[in-house]
Amino acid sequence: MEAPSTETIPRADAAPSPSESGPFDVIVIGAGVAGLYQLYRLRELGLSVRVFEAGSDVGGTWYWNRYPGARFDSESWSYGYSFSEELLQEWEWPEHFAAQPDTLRYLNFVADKFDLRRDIRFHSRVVAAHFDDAADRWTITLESGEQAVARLLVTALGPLSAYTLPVIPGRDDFRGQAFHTARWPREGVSLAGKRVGIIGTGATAIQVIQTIAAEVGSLTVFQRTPNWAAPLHNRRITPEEQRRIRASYPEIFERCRQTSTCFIHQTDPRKALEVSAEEREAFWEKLYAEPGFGIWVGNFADVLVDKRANALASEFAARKIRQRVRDPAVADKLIPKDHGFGTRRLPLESGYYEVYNRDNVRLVDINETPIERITPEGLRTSAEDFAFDVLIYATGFDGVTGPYDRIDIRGPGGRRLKDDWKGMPRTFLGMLIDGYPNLLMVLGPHTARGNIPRNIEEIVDWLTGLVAHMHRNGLGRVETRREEVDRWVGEVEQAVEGLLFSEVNSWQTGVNRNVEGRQVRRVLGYYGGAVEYRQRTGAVAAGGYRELAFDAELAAKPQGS
Ligand code: NA7
Repeated sequence: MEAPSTETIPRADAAPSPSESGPFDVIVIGAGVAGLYQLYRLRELGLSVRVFEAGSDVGGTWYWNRYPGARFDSESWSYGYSFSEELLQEWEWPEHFAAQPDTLRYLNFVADKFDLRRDIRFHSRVVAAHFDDAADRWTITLESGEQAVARLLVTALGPLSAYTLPVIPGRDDFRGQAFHTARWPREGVSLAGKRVGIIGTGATAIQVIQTIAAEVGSLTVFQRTPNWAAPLHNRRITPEEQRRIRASYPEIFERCRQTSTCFIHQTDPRKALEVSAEEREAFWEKLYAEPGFGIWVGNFADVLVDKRANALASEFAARKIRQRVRDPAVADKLIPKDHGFGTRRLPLESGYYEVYNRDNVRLVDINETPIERITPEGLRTSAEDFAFDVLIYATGFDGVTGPYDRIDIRGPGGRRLKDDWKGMPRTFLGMLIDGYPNLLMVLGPHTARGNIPRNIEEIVDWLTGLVAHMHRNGLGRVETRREEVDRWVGEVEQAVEGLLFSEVNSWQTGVNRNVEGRQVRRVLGYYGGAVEYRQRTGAVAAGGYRELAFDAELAAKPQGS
């Protein structure tokens, strides 16, 4: 099912935008963390660039996801852009894990500081992008029917921008207010004293649930799959810490460069199965008491690759849930049985489990009593009718390829990317697509992904280097080479071998049961580590892009090859 539009963000607050149709040197789709930086870098080359953005302002993920409790799970001071020392010194994160309004404020600050808005056209959802093979140009079409043309097209769509609603009969019948978390109204929703139902228990739902539980009249959580979660331990940044952070940005970013996920947390070289039970327990207690993703990506080296080590970590996390949730039956429902600790993206929480000790909160396991339909009053399970004032869909996203599937992208001869990507995507370094010239992706499938802005900066820098190379050499067309794509896809598939997460359904493995054709696991990232990814991409650039094909060579190719 395509997620129907439940656009609730008002469309009136942006300044009138430029409306020319080009031709531009580059069109960028998306004005989130990636699109903003890509615009900044391309402008430095003196190119004409136009960014098309569906929202009414900058921010991408942080523009759309305004739900209560939305915040970073990565350390704020490791998340911002690193490219401008001035920006780093000017901006102050209020908390170690910033809330969405602060992040959106930050991205607006960046857009203002670098005067980025003048090249961004808002309220402009791109619905199609077609390549003109003779002219080496992309034509994009907006929802309004307007078109624009550019030589190069950069997609900065965000891996989690295609939100999905659950496929449940009667979804349009509900007479109360209903929202997907990624379309939370800008003006907010009054929840005080209301009867609220929420579907989903992923990272988003966990943030919502722990935030609204005390305020609402009643909260009913409909859970299909429990997720492992661990404490975030957020707090405000003290003035002294602020000074220290400002003075140590180079070291912070250098540390991020050295880890395989670009977070500040580094995998511990010890193995859970090789240390004593006491040492293991002490380390896990320490990690559980520390802020951030340490317990996930800074854990023992074997926890995410060895089932026996993972089972021990899962036992530890399950014990914590049992300690924190008073009712043993509820605790048991909250303990995942079908996947091990950390094999899905680990949600970080602040008092999530204690929420279930409240009298106004109820957990409904929809495996026991499935949802049958949405009703005008609320929702019906096989056991019971529920009445709600507000229904929250925290039902996630069609990850990574979903945003591409929602644009009619056509390459030479009219071939459709959606068809080509029915199964495993074919990319070179996750940045270029086999058979689609002059299309460059930021955070498409098969790039390293972890602390996202760190990945974005590196990818954008690499793409900018490629664009500069073409510009310098008067090259108008770039394509992948089939054999290089084969090699890269092979490396991507090899890198995931042995990683436990690849055996589990989640958006990270490309599964979304609400989307037709997305029930089968795919490899959607490069999991060989950010350091290896940087080496691999760096070598291609340093070698003068020999793995890619440019104009002269393409012109020399016999027709149809
Ligand atoms: P997730 O992690 O994909 O979670 C979506 C949740 O919604 C998950 O619990 C799903 O259960 C549940 N869901 C989806 N469809 C249904 C239906 N039809 N019925 C019941 N429950 C359903 O998305 P989030 O937004 O929480 O997080 C996405 C990322 O954002 C996260 O990884 C961070 O990187 C930030 P399921 O597990 O499929 O059984």
